[in-house]
Amino acid sequence: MSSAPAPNPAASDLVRAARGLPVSRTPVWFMRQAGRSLPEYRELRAGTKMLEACQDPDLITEITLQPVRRHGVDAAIFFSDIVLPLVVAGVDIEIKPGIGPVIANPVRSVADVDALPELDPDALGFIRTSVGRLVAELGGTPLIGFAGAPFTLATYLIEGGPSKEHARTKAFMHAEPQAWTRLLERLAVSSSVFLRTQVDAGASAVQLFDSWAGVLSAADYAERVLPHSRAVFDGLGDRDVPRIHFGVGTGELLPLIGQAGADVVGVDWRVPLDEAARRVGPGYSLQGNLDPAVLLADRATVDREVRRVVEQGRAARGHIFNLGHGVLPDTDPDVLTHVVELVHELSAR
Ligand code: 1CP
Repeated sequence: MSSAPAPNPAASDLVRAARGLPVSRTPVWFMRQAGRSLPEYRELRAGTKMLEACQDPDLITEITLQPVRRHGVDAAIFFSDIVLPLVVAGVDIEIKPGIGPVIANPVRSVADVDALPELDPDALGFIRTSVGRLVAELGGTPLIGFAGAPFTLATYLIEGGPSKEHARTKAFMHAEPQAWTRLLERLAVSSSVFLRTQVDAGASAVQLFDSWAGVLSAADYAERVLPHSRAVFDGLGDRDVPRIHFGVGTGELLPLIGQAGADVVGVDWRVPLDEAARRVGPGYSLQGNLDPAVLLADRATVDREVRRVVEQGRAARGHIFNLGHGVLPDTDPDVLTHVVELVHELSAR
């Protein structure tokens, strides 16, 4: 009796596209695919605080699987948050509904940096449990593990919460260069531990979110931020999983952003993928870059824009279709399912 080989996420289109290998069709997933656009998510989350949900293996597993079941996306992204490793270490953070992470005691001095608690890897048992369950459930569909890049995490710690200009962060970076370096080094260690934990438990790819890096000049990014993002990826050692590196508004940083050790550069909607491929240079795949706002438009517009992104993505050595940033909460989930089908149809080899 012959049996089919077990489905292997390491041979999935997502992992292959990330490495620039031929695929059966363009893989697609959505940043923030788990979350408020899904009624089943809102129902499950009702009455549970975000950071409690992020530490409950039953909720983590179910919320991570919901968009995979509903949309047929080519990857799951682990349900958690970039601030979770800090929370587990003991930093006083709350995720406020409709706002985001809010820090009780913002970091404003060298002493504040030194007072930050360290993350004990042994405290991440619930991550290992959740990833193990997910990998068993997902079969051939890869699970993407993720972490926040040191700069983006630093913006929350220094500002005390979400901000637009990140002015305090940039002022601290320039005025307190030693404290800045120490802070980013410490954040790199904690993000690295968080990523390693997910990979060692079975995640098939990782994404480092440097969401707000686009507020920096290329010179400041190269000198004061990039080395710390590189340290996070370096912390993965020789673990053989593709590495995705993403930020918003990074048009000017695209030639640099892969240099942190990425296989895939995530691109927001501002730079077309053929131009992005030119800017990042050879040796990288691209992920992106449909404007999430387009999903709120009529179907003909959605289809036209999806076609454009798929077409322009052919300029890269490999393309993972995604949005240029996260799914907006008002998005009709049926439109997301439609986009998955359309990308697959347009790219079937
Ligand atoms: O499907 C998924 O992507 C879910 C997993 C996930 C991820 C990858 C969540 C759940 N958060 C994140 C990463 C994350 N968290 C990033 C990087 C991605 C991005 O740029 O969007 C950032 C910047 C955060 C910080 C954060 N957490 C924000 C943004 C605040 C700001 O500065 O504008 C918010 C709103 C949160 C809360 C959060 N995280 C995740 C969810 C589903 C929510 C909303 C929870 C709620 O409303 O109760």
